Amino acid sequence: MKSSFRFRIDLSGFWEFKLDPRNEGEPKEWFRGFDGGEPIYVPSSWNEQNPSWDKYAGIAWYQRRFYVPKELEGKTPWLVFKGAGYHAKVWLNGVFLGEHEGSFTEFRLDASKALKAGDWNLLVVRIDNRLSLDRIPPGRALNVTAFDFFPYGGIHRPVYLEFTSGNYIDELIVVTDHRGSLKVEVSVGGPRVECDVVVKLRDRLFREVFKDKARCVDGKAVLERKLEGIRPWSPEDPYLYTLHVELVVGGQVVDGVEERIGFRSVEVKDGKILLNGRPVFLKGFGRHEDFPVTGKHLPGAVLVRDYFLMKKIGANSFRTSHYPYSDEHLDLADEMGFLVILETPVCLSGLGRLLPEEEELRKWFKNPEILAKAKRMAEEMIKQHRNRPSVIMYSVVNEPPSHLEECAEFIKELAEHVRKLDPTKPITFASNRRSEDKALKYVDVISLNFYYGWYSEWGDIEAGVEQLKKEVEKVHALFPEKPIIITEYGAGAITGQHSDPPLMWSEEYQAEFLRRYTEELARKEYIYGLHIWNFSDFRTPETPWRTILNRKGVFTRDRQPKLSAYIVRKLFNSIPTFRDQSS
Ligand code: GCB
Repeated sequence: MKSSFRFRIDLSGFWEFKLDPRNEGEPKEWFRGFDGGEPIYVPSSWNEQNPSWDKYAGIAWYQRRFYVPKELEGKTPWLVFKGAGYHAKVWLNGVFLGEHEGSFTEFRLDASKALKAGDWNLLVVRIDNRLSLDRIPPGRALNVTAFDFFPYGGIHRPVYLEFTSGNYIDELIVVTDHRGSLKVEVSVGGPRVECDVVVKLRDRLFREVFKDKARCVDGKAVLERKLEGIRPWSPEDPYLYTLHVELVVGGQVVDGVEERIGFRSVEVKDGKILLNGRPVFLKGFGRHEDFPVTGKHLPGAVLVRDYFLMKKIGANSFRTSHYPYSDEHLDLADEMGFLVILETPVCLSGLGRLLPEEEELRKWFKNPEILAKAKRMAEEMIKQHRNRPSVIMYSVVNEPPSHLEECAEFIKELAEHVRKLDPTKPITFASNRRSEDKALKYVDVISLNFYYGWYSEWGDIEAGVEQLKKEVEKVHALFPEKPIIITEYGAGAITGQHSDPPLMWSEEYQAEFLRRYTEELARKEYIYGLHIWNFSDFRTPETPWRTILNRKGVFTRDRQPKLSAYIVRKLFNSIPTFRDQSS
């Protein structure tokens, strides 16, 4: 939900920064302002902005001052963080405003009790990026994590101050279909008052194509209509409308928000994934938000390049592996017609390594606090992104040890929670347990990650492909009624490393691996998607089994093609987006 109506003060830019390795900032009251800060840029992770902060996964403080004009007195100020983590505590003018756990979702804090209009204000943020087993995703230390992406810390997404009236639009839920149904649900924040909600729909040329209003009842207004002459949204024609919603109290418009929406339907039926009633094939990548220097912040220009590269290579889809991406990232998916599997931050690939005792592993899943945290994170993710036409599916976990009953139960609960929050989208999770997986029965779409020919059968692509065929058939035989997506397959390639015959780590090996997998998998009629791991190389913790980067990118970390990009481009471009189209 965006708002051009609300007055906003952008707090991006240079802040002051100070590490707090001894955790002394709070007792020493750094929240009233601290001395000895050094410059840092927001939004961006802290690590690569200064080599001496690079390997720091601990507590650190940010501060900056800003001026608020007198005219804003009486408005409700909200401090909005689009993503900061892992754990953030926020003070304004020495007054504690609130805290938030989780790096990848937005949080907003009411700043009324502390903000000074017509004066300077001091904003102080304490970020705690320590790794621990009860955090999501879990870890033990910088280089001991349940995931292989680098655990960057800091305020990596924008921060701003936004002003509303006492009554404001708190939440907006939009559900459409490709035949022109529109359902808009508005929740109004602030004291209960008589109010109306005006809904306007504008086309791409900003012409108003629909306008109506609804009364609020108990702080909620609902409007449901069937519109004629609507142009549906699809990867081939990602047509966006802008939905404007105004809140009217006592004849005055007191708030306004807008959302770019598309009219599209998504459904899983008869073993197929249907988009606008047609069987759709997802071609693309697992991605990461990762870039040199900015860390977990992907600058707008990099995002634009990424989308053009993905288009050119013939992709129409990606998974937000392994956490919800930024609004800018997903705005472009809406705009460019990408089909997104939106994933929670519950990435558990290496949890078994952190908890080698099986009893401990089982206990982790039985801990109600961890489940509650995962549910909360999923809830925030859905609230932020549910209205996007690009988001067609939720992935609730990545690579859990779901051969264990306790883990399967955890997934079941999480999936049920997500389904209750948004019953309009299918649910999946990325499994690497194949036919041993005890949780596949709880999801609508089966997602599988495969690395035969890399982590096993290494050096032997053909043996890997044989194994792949066997395993995928086994899962299909168990769940013939469910569509399957291969959410990961890939091999590492060091740029400039060439070999004939194709040996591991060479560009040729990766290209051949992706060619053989893609050819075999694309011909299976029950497979509805292929996501290569990964779009680009990304930074990892330092371990003996990684070369600081995960090299499975088809593009390098600075977004240049490897040999495989040319092979994949041919393959992907020969697979039609809709399965009822011939190639
Ligand atoms: C996986 C994980 C992914 C890793 C990848 C790899 O299965 O889901 O996060 O990066 O394997 O390259 O090992």
